[in-house]
Amino acid sequence: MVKVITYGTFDLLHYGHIRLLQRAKALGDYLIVGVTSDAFDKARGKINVQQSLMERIDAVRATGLADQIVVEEYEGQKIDDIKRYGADIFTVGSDWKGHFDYLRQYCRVIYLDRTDGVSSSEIRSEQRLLRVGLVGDTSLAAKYARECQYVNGCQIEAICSGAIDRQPEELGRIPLITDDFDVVLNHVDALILASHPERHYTEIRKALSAGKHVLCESPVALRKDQCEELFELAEGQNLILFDSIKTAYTTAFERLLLLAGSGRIGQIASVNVTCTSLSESMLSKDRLYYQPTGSMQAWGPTSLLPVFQLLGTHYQSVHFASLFLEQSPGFDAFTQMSFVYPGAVANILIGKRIKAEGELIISGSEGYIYVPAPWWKTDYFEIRYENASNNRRYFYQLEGEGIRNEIASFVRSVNTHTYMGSIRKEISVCISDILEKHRAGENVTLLKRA
Ligand code: C2G
Repeated sequence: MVKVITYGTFDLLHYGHIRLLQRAKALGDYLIVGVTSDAFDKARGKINVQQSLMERIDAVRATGLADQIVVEEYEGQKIDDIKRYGADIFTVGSDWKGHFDYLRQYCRVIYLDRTDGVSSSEIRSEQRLLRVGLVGDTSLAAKYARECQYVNGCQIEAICSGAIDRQPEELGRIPLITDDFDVVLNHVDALILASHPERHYTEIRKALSAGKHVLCESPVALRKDQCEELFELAEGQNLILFDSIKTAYTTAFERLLLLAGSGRIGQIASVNVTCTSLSESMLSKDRLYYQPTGSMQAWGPTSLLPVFQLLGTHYQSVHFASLFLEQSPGFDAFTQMSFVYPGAVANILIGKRIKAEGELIISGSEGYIYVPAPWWKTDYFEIRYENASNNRRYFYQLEGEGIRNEIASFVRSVNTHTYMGSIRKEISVCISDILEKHRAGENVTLLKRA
């Protein structure tokens, strides 16, 4: 019996895939098909896959061509599988020609002509092109514009900004650049807001009322009641409102949450978070439109994310200590937040006018997780134990700081009319509530330099 093995994502199964499977089957008597897992696809940069692993497996099974289906989960698994299943032939489409020649030492390698004129990414893009407007004066707006290019099914049609007065060369051609928010609204299906936090509530409310989906750089609003109102408005209009913290969409952060939550370090006792960046806009006055945001507005959401994801939002108490700049009222140069939970604590240090080691340390009753700086866009973390020989290191490829994964998740949510984001609404509301408490001076110790 001649065993043939082949692999693929098989997203939105089409006749190109089926023809490949038919010809693969014809090469022997028994066909094994490896279907890539979601995590493996993400790790190798395929972030636009629309269907779940089970949907893709079911589609391959329904062709009746596979005698056996396995899941491809890691780099190098092909060698293991060829040995494990005794495959005589490995085959794949000619778009991979040369890429798998190294398998020749284990079995025959045959590249079959790829079927022209069809691909999953084309189908995704034709599915429904989401016209996106970008609103914001910050470098973040340019980052979103650049990352959108990696996401199938969405296209930036307009930018609303006072600070982008020329075609950003890295974006290619964008038809419309304006400083009129309403003009953009009439041009698009969805908005990505990277504007000043003071403007988020008004802009989101306007966009939702105009029937537009919104992805907004956190915080959604600077008050709890406004945040709740916006989510209710979105639900009432059957629209997607995405609270955007790009860290939540990095694979390393997703995995460390799973490992911590699965008890790998025992009972979590403390979460220590540090985020600082010297506020570049305060240092370079040429950014006329960019209103500097204090530490809480700039770093609050990101720093609160691991605390709320790991310990929940039902803390017993929170206390702030902030140093405000005399010359810039309302601008906290740095802030410390201390939370007390049942059986755990959390300590956060954030600053736009201090520098510190931006690490994340999650301490537990059996070990701890260490994420080196800058933890909020890390591709690496360690789990450390008393017996250092048990320490584990984890590395996950990170492209684009998680932004393209986040946008892909937003587009999937819009297309399926189902929120598929990584940040629960209760966390968004709690972030707005913390910012409101701090701004209101609730439990805030005002620091004074001697
Ligand atoms: N294919 C094809 N013609 C197309 C599209 C795809 O012959 N128009 C082939 C691909 O060459 C591949 C298989 O169908 O052999 C599955 O394609 P994808 O689902 O796009 O998966 P891909 O990432 O190309 O899988 O490690 C090997 C990879 O997993 C191959």
